Amino acid sequence: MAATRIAYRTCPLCEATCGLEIHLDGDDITLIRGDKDDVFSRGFVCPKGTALKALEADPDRLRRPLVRQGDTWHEVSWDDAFAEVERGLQAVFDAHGRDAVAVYMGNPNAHNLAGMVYNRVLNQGVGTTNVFSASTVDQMPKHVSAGLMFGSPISVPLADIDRTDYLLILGANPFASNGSLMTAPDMPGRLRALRARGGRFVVVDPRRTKTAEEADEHVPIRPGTDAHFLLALVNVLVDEGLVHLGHAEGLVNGYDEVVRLADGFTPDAVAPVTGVPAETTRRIARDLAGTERAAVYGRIGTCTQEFGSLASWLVDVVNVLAGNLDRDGGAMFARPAIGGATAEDTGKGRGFRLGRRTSRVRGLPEALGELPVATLADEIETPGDGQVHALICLSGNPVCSTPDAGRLDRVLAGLDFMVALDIYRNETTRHANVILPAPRVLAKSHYDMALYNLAIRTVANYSPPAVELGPDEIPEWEIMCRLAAIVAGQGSSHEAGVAVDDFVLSTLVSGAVGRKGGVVEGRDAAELVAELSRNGRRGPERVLDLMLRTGPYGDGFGAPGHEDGLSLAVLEANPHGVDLGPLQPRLPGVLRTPSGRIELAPPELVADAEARLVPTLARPVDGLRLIGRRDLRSNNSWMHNLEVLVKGKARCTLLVHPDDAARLGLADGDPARVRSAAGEVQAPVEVTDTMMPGVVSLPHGWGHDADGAAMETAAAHAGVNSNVLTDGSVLDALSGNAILNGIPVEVEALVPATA
Ligand SMILES: Nc1nc2c(c(=O)[nH]1)N[C@H]1C(S)=C(S)[C@@H](COP(=O)(O)OP(=O)(O)OC[C@H]3O[C@@H](n4cnc5c(=O)[nH]c(N)nc54)[C@H](O)[C@@H]3O)O[C@H]1N2
Ligand SMILES: Nc1nc2c(c(=O)[nH]1)N[C@H]1C(S)=C(S)[C@@H](COP(=O)(O)OP(=O)(O)OC[C@H]3O[C@@H](n4cnc5c(=O)[nH]c(N)nc54)[C@H](O)[C@@H]3O)O[C@H]1N2
Ligand code: SF4
Ligand SMILES: [Mo]
Repeated sequence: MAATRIAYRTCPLCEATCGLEIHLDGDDITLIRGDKDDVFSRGFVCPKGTALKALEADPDRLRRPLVRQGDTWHEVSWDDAFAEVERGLQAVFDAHGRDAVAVYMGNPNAHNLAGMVYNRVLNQGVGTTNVFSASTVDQMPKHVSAGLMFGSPISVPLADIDRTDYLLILGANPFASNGSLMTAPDMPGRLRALRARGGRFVVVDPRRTKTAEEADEHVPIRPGTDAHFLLALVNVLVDEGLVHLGHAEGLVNGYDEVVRLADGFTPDAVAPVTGVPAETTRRIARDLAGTERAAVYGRIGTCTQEFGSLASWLVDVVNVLAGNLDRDGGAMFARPAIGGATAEDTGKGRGFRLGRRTSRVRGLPEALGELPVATLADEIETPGDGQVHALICLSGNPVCSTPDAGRLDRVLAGLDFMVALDIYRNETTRHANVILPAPRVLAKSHYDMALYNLAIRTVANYSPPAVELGPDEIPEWEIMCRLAAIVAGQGSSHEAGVAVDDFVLSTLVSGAVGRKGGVVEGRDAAELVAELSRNGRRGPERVLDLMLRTGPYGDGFGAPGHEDGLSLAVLEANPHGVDLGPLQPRLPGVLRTPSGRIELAPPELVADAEARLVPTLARPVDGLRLIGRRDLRSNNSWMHNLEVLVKGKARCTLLVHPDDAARLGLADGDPARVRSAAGEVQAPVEVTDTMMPGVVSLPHGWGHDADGAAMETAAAHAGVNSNVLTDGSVLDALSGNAILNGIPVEVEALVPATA
């Protein structure tokens, strides 16, 4: 028998960053289980983590570059694939200019070291205004509210779940999602521990989710009305004299404006809109203020809705007013090991600006350098100067994931050229001319550059590749760098990619040695580059090493007093990760507002509230509203090709409350037609009293019956694409984020109910 070896690595699939213990026989996985020595996850693992074994074995996972001619696909060499990309993109640049090429970056980029390091240089090389990502179907409202309040869009306050005694959760289901904008492996265990130490958690959600079932209290709320509810909490805190600012005392601008705005939002006034009884609202406000360590946490349900930026803002307004910002057990700011924009305690900055440019067709504002992905189809379809004719799609499946998906699917078919970096030929990538396959997960290295910004402890964990690249694989950094070389007009060769990699590193090193007061200020850049490149190292590891060593816990390349600090070598010596402890208070140093204070009432948010929210206090509640949901065994749109995850009862069902089912003549298991302003789908009904009356739920990420996709197992469990129903014509105004929850729909039985 061949000897088994064990590799430890961080699971790259969701935000929880669990440590996996992977048993290998040669390059084949024999077993995956949770790494009980992982400093953060302590052995926790979910079914998706262990399904990496099935993912690696999936025969539909792409192994070689594909080029499409008409409807037929050919496997080609890497050099031929890149040459084809160069021809296709250059033709569009020549004929229509830089803006004619759009870029879309999907969710896995946030879990991908190469994506985190090289996306920026690729986008800069394209030089297009048409940059889109999954952020505008996800967390953009939170970046916007954090940016406006605290000065940096990455300053997202994190609920200190391990030390809190009262957690108010709105629009999140961590028992299924394992947490988001809150990196904390084993959310179920952490929430149960909260209760075991005598704390409480309350879930505000239109559906009685697994998380709500485990909670001390479930508060059903009408979709899209969290901002109303949160303003009512503010109203009670003010009215009952419960406001105390804690660590934020003396650091807050705009208090009076928030009080004025909340004035009309009494618990009684909002109750008919939210469906939350006034007494419940009052009690929650009192509990938040009366528990010493309490926190409010909002996620997808509060972001991807009509008032996403307002709800995201008000979550933190309540955190401030109840005295919970920046204290242990409250809502705290991270200081991750790789540093970043708020690593130093400067306490002031240029602040955050939105809408520095607008989209061509609809004039929608930019945020974080991106345009709303909901308008990608407009930019492709609408003729004129600046029309999009080509797409670079990096680890994304917008046909399943973004609003008005039926239309996007149609317009992608009309592009002059598309290249996708992906592991499947799926609903989106089937429209590509060239698909470049990322290597298998185990052949990649890993470090969660993005997610440790959002982690509830300061943790650093690096996973080297566990297996060698296969003969047909090239590293993902090389794929990205060769794409970057192509768009910069430097050719498509391996050498051109290497030159991009060297350029990225030397630019970052120059920045580090030039930074006033930085730990390597004035050092010789060439010497540092040489040090980072020893043993022939290149790719994202060099950049990661640089960031760790010049970060807040780094070794400063041997700078006096930092000798024991972090470097990649230290992480390599600690395969279960390095734990740097719980979050620490960071006010006022973390602030980057020009005033050096917390802007409790940013004018943009107040204006949005006045223009859009206040009028809805008088809006009648009518009709059915559609919301989404997540399942523990799904990962957005792309893990449905693994039998171990999709087997069993069909999951793409329409959940309907028994009262609504009776009224509409819907019976359990029967098909129903769901219609919205954007489109219609048919799905089987599941009657359940976990739904709030008047609200129905369909999960996203399904609809795997597209011609030309090559995912056999997914096709056998196709389901329907819920984003055919979501409407790209209405957005959260400030952030440009899509509204994916609270969609007005009509539901109709397709067969008459028998009972
Ligand atoms: N209605 C509705 N829509 C939603 C949501 C919702 O709640 N409701 N949620 C939204 C959210 S939060 C998000 S983040 C978006 C996600 O939106 P997307 O990122 O566009 O969609 P994903 O399904 O995550 O697609 C990921 C793609 O990356 C590919 N991939 C997987 N692993 C790798 C890899 O290692 N390398 C490469 N190169 N590619 C890889 C997959 O094959 C797939 O094509 O969806 C959004 N859409
Ligand atoms: N298993 C699994 N895990 C995942 C993913 C996955 O697809 N599957 N996706 C990953 C990604 S990309 C993300 S962004 C995270 C998301 O992580 P979560 O935010 O925890 O995602 P959901 O489970 O969709 O929970 C959103 C909840 O909001 C509720 N909701 C809908 N509308 C409203 C509303 O208007 N108000 C309120 N208060 N609630 C509302 C829904 O009923 C739902 O229970 O999960 C990540 N983890
Ligand atoms: S919870 Fe997330 S990170 Fe942990 S094993 Fe599951 S998919 Fe992987
Ligand atoms: Mo997401």
